[in-house]
Amino acid sequence: MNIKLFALTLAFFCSFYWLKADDGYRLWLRYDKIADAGVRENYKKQIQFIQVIGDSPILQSARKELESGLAGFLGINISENSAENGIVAGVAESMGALVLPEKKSELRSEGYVIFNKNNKIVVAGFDEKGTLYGCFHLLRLMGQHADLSRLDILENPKVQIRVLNHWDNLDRTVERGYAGFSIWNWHQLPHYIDPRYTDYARANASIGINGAVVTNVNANALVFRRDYLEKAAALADVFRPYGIKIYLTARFSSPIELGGLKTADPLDPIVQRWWQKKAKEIYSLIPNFGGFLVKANSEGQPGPQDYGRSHAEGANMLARALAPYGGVVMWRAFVYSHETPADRFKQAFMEFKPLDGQFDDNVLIQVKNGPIDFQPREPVSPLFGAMPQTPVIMEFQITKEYLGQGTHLVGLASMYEEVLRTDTYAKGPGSTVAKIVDGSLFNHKKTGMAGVANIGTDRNWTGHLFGQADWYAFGRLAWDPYMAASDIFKEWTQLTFPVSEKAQQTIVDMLKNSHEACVNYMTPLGLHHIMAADHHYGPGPWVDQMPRADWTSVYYHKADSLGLGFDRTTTGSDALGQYASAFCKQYVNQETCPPEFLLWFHHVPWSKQLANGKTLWENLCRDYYKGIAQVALMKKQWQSLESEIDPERFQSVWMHLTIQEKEAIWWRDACVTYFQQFSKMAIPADLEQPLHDLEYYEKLNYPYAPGIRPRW
Ligand code: GCW
Repeated sequence: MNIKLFALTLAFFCSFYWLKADDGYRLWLRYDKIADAGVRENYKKQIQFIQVIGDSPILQSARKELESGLAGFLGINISENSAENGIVAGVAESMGALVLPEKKSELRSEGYVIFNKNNKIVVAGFDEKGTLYGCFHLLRLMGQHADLSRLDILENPKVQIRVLNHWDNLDRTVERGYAGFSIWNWHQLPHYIDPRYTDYARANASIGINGAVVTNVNANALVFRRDYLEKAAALADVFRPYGIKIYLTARFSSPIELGGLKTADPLDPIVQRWWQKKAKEIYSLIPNFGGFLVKANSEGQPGPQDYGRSHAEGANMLARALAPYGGVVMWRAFVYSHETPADRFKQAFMEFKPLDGQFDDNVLIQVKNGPIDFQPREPVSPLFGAMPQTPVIMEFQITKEYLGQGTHLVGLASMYEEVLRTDTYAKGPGSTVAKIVDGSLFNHKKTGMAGVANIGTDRNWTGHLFGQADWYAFGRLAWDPYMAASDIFKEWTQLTFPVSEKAQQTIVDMLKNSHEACVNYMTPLGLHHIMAADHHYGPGPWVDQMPRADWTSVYYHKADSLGLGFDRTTTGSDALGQYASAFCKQYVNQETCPPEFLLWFHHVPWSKQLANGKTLWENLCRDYYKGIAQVALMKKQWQSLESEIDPERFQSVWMHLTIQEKEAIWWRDACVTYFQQFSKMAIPADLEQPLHDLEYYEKLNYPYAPGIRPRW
């Protein structure tokens, strides 16, 4: 081969490698060679061998991860040898004198300690899963270039079930998914095992996620057919060595659709037997099956109420089928009905609160963070704190149905943090949502946090590269709901972008400000549910014709000549009355209600002066415009990083930021123009005027929006 050809070939392969290396596939588990030679040499001295005591599948995963992580970080292969300095990992009980009894006694299920002892870095888990999590923690520290010479770490997960909810359909479409198709290839399972399944499991284990519901809550009974169960079992086999249990969504009418029965009445013994047999079959294929997630009598899904039975009767019937095997039922409280005239905000509470105390021990009630539906900002659901006798678990949305979908950069950790830190006053001051979720407030052993996944077949998993930060944040907060969003942003940034500290700080700042920016340009001051119908993409405050009133925007914003917002005090729907009185007090008065929740609870006159002395209308305008300025700043900040970030990831984020800015302006102009017809007040003169009139925005038609069949 002549030299020129050789050089060309080399260049081709190098560029291919470069592209591959930076397409975002590796998420936060990049394990690139540490560029700082000082840090690298130090680590090399400290780690000359890796010893993992034990050989079970989970411990093998731990060993493999340590080996590949260290090979990457240090550029050399390290395994078991007789050097003096190195890593020893294992289950504490099997490590003899290396782990003192006082350390062991602090460990709980899935927990671990990491410390230095006799030239060694010791990772000791309470159990195998704990050991695996400890190894990932150590690798995380190395990715952050931390000092490994004075380690004294104790971690026990604060929440027991840390689970992703995939809204993945069996035809591989994903409901509210913005990152391609479902990663579960049902056609080729169980024989073809996509390597992505293992990487999925690794990524989840690295942030402590220990469960995956692989099917949509709008469920299909087919998944319980034998061949599908075998496919699910193949996934379970891939997940198991990473400590992840598989769960399935249970369509309540499965006994009819699949079993050919005439009814799915939970009190009918034949129906009960059908579920018992099904559970037995599932456990014969998947011995560590986690259980069922159920959406019942909600948005057209079948449920116990079809037979005049309660949610408790339905949930308990399924729970009893799973109980002999240790499975659980996660029963969703996302219910509202058009037969009930009450404010939709109130319906889940009205339905579930009276059932407190009626659920079996292995039922957990899964509640969305807010009372309506994953809006950019919601007050916490009044169900948190209202069911002391029932384990209530959190459902967050990681996919961004209402937060810019696949094109906006919105660091959700800030929103999760805001929710978890909210004081419900359910048992007096300090009754935060985090304390309900971790079981400490009402003394529950069964605890959980679910996140609606944002994962798809896109090469970088989440479509928008920064969507990875939301997946990461969910896992970290499910492990420890008290973590600060800013720490999570920092961790993720350090692991995902090994650039200069200054550049990392810029990325952290972008993430920190992004949620507020989105709230400002979409739904400031407590506006909610004013997006376009069906696909929920883009603004649609004018939406007034839908099969149900509470799917329209006008139902929620209630704009009229007098003012804006939904009165949920005693003069209105009195939804506030569902909260503890100390909670209520903060919101009940227009004068003292925090501005970010004002229109959630009050119908406020357009010209009313808010605490800052400006009218409601002016505040509304200024917030919308502020949102645009915040996005423009994010763009500028990202641009300043161009020289430090690999071109592929830089460009990808840049293009999305460009779309975000355009769409933020669209949101602002459409909403301000719409509300102006009611306020009849001028947009402050110092602000740029909207580009088009209202008719233009109302007529926009975009059949390519994700989540709908293109039509005129
Ligand atoms: O927000 C609504 C979504 C539906 C979803 C439903 C739910 C899975 O628009 O797509 O269905 O919530 O959470 O059940």
